[in-house]
Amino acid sequence: MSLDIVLKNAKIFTSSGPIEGDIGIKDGKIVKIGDIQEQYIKTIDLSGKYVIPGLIDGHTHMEFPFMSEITADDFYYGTKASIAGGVTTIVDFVTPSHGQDLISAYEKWRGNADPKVVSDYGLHMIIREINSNVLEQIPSVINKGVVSFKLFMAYKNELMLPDGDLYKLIKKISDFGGVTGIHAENGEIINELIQEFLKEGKVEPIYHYYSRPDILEIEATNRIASIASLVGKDVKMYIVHTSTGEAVDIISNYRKMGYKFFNETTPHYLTLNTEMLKRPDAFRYVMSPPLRSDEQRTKLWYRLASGDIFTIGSDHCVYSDLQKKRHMEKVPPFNEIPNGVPGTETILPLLYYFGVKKGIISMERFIEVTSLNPAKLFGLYPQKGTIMPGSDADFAIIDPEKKVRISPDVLHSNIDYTIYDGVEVEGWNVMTMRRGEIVYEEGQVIGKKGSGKYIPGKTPIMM
Ligand code: DUC
Ligand code: ZN
Ligand code: ZN
Ligand code: ZN
Repeated sequence: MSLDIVLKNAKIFTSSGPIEGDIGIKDGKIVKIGDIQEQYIKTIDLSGKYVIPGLIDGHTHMEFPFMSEITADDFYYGTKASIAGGVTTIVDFVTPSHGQDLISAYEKWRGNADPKVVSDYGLHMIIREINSNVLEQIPSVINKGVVSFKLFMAYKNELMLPDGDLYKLIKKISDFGGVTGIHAENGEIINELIQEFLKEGKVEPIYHYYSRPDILEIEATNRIASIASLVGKDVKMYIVHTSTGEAVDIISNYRKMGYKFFNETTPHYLTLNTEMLKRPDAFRYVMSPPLRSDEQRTKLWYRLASGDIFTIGSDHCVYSDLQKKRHMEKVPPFNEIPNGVPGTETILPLLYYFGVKKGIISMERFIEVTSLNPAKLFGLYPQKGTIMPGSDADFAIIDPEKKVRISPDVLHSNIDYTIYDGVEVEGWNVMTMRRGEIVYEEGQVIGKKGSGKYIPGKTPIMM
């Protein structure tokens, strides 16, 4: 057998430790790891570099219609940013409009994504209401490879579901082997707090934080864990973008009792704090749940290191300054600022530098939460999320010594700011390979628009 490409002299890292040797690639797949004697067409010398599995960003919102705006990153810009950040697969949220059936929403998302994606991608399904035949459609959605769902306990009048509907949906999704993702914040109380602040004329971005206190995430996490536990031990559930240590602990305790409940967090909760909501450009930092205290940040790092946090997703949900300001001169009241921040391109450098280089998490844990675990959770494993023969040749190649000062100039999103402006990191993705093809090198995304593929999810694996 003659190989297409051999990656030579790199340090290869996997979730179970480093491996010695070269990687042989044929037809986009890894065929051999070790001492390679076979003939090959091309060799790439990666001395001094680290090869890790391509990241899986299991939480993006490209072309997302939300809070009267559609996110600025479409599937082309958004996945260009992913690819530049070493993310070879995203899992994006199909968002049906009011009254739309789930299958036509799925088809719309495929139609949006297929001609534009540079990375590979999978899909989750948001369910915002139980209209006529949503419950009956769940098995067909799963048959399309959409095996994970997202339900909201917040965003009253937009996405929030009452407890009865949450119960019914978790039960149905679970009957068909799907995973339920939950946005856990108490939307009723948030709505009350927002009205109280607005009445008092308190409209600045910092009131976004005061209207969504830690306890409302903790309460909602407790409530949904209780509801899901009632459905039974087969329920597979994960709490998305967890921002408090206490919410992680609730879920870990259920896991100790045998439940398949997990947490995701995002790099922004690990690296930024509430002070950002006092800056002149505070409107850029409005996302939900809100940025929290340094005490919570520290709690999250500890729980990431211990394995209590299962995955990292970016919640990439980008709005331009104009959109954040709702096309007005002045910053609108905090509750009218579209919620969301960029993030898919900076998962790797932030987690590698502030986590691995600073000695807080191991390289193995970094890989586990950024590729192996999301692949398992979203039914993409072993095609994705690991370096072994038979898997797709998806790699992020890190120069561990490369120093970069983060600015919009080094990033690829369709906006002209970053929430990490001026942050200095050491360790940067310098090459991305997707199914054996170099799609990013020397700061340039060279992967073609539409060259990414839809990867249908299979049965989720949760230990
Ligand atoms: N939170 C955000 O900040 N943006 C998108 C949706 C969400 O839950
Ligand atoms: Zn509706
Ligand atoms: Zn959410
Ligand atoms: Zn989200």
